[in-house]
Parts: sequence; C-alpha cells; structure tokens
Amino acid sequence: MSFPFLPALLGSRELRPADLARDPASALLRIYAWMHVARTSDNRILDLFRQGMIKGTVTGGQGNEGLVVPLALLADKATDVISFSHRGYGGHLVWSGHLCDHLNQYFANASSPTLAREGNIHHGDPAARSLPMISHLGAMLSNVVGATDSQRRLGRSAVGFAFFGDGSSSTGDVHETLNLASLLSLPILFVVENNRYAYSTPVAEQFAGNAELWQRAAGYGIEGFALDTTLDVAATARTFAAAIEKVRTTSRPLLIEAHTLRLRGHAAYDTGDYLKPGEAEGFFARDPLPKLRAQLSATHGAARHPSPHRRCDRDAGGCVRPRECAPAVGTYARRAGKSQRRPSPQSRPA
Ligand SMILES: Cc1ncc(C[n+]2csc(CCOP(=O)(O)OP(=O)(O)O)c2C)c(N)n1
Ligand SMILES: [Mg+2]
Repeated sequence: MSFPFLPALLGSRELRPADLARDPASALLRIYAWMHVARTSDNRILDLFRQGMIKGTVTGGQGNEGLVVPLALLADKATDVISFSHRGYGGHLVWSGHLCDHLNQYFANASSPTLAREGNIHHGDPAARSLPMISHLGAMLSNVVGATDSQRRLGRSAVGFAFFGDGSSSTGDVHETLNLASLLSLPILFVVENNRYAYSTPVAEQFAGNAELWQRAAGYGIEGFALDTTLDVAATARTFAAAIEKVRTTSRPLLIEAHTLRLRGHAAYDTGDYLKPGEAEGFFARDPLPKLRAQLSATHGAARHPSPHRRCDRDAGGCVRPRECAPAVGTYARRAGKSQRRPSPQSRPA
C-alpha cells in the first residue's frame, strides 16, 4: 500500500539534549508537532469509534502527550527498549511507522502492524524493541527488564522505558520488577503515569494517606522524583533528557512519578459522571498543548513565521493527500514485505 509523505515538520523522530540547549525554539516546535498530530489523530480515532468504524473500544492518550512525546523523541531508537501503556499513542507515532499504519491497526485492516490479529492500542514494534502492550496491567514491565538486560549483555548501552499507571502501580508485577531491576542494577526508567484515576477510582481510594508514588523508590534502593508534565514542556524535556543520561551512564533504575492528564476519561464509553462538578474543566485548564502552542506562537510569530499551529495543520494536510509512491518512513514501512507479511491461510500450500 502506498502511503502519503510525512509532513516536513514530522521529518525527525529524534531529539538530542544538545538541541534543547542550542536551539530551544525549533526543538520545542518539533515536540509540539508530534504532540499536535498525536492529539488530532487520537481525537479522530475517537470520532471513528463513535461512527462504528472501530471495534472494541479506544483508550485515548489525550492529555498524556507532554509526557510520552518528549520521552519517545529523546530515546535512542536504535538500541533502547520501550513498552508504552494504553495512554502511549503519541509515543507509538514517534517510535514506529506512519500514521496510516496506526489507523490500519485501529481498523484491524489486514495490513495493520499486527496483521489484524489485534486491535486498537494493543500493539508495538517488537523488531524495533517497542514491546507490544497487553491488557494485563504491570505485566509489561518485566519484559522491558529482560529485553534491556539482553541489550546490555550484547554490549549495547541501552535504556529501558517502562510505563505504567497509578492504578497499575498496585500490581505485584510492578513491585517484583522494580526489586529485580534494582538488584541486577539494570538501566530502566520506570515512569508512573499518574493521572489520578484508574477507571473511576480516584487516587485517594487507591493508596493510604495520599501516598506519593515516587517515594516508593527508596524501598527498592533506587532514586526517584516527581514531575508535573502538564506545566512546561521545555522543562519536562530537559528533566527527562538528564534522567535518561543518568540511567544510561550509571545503569541504575530510576522511578519517575509523572503527573499527567486523562482528558477523555478512561475509554470511549466513559461519561465522566463520577467526576466532581468543575473537575473536568480543571483538567482542560491544565492541558499542556494549548499552553505550548501559545508559547510557540509568541516566539515564531515574532520571527515572522506562520504560527506553529497553522504550520502544523498545513503540513499535516500532506498526511491525507495520497501521493504516488511510499517513502521509507518508520520501522514498519522499512520492514514491509519482510517479516511483517505472512501468507494468508488461503494462499498457503495445502
Ligand atoms: C491486572 C489488571 N487488573 C485490572 C485490569 C482492568 N483495567 C484495565 S485499565 C484499568 C485502569 C488502569 O488505571 P491506571 O493504571 O491508573 O491507568 P490509566 O487508565 O489511568 O491510564 C483497569 C483496572 C487489567 N487490565 N489488568
Ligand atoms: Mg490512572
């Protein structure tokens, strides 16, 4: 299948710490572009679900882009290992493939990354060390530990990225894996996506005495800290860059409690009727995307560039206009026709 070219603004999937120091405005524009395309397409996926075109359900990453996008851009995609949670759609876009690959996945089309065996967010890119997420919360963490250990034994300076939610943090798998990673001194960045809810259960009903999850790090003999990813995307990216560097060089695990948002509730069916009056409005007021847009508009407007939002939308138009040939983008596309394609039962010899 022939996919349209990626818009120019999405030409790079990489972000080096030096980019943030040398040219912060264009580094931020790159982060914004990926956050924007993640938000726009996540919203579109929700619309398509409501039109009955997607089966099962969809768990959106709206509100979580300021967390997953900078981390996915900063990771070394040639060696690192990652397993996104069900809020990691923006991270999948950065790590693997073309937007159309991901839409094929939601539509369960035959040419989807999982060859239509799985739907929605339950996929990854194993050949590129993005381990496919499964429903069983907490279960992916030990896989990240195993795959990262394997990379290190092969002499590669890999870091593992393990994402899990505030609710998932209560599973036994999470505790076992944090303990083992510390014992074996493995370079894993454990990221708790604390959006303050698990389904309709608020954190106050999940942990005794308003526990701060990052403080659990001490119990495993590792470092930890909390970070609000909704405030200042540039500061978040700089903090993540330093954290990744530390984990890579010390080979010690690190636990980050990342405060984040779940703007569209748990899943497509969530009406939010359990929220207190005004609570949803409070979430939207903390949304990092409009704040980053305003910040960049001020910078780029002053430099007589089109506003980043308009530039993003203009470029993203290329995503929906078919072109003649498929460019080599992303890892799925590079492997197309090789390991990803298997004969259908009908075409197999009897
Ligand atoms: C071990 C396990 N228990 C329960 C579920 C059902 N379940 C799916 S998502 C979810 C809520 C998870 O909350 P959290 O970890 O905070 O992530 P969030 O959805 O808020 O991003 C639950 C309970 C599951 N998939 N796996
Ligand atoms: Mg949660």
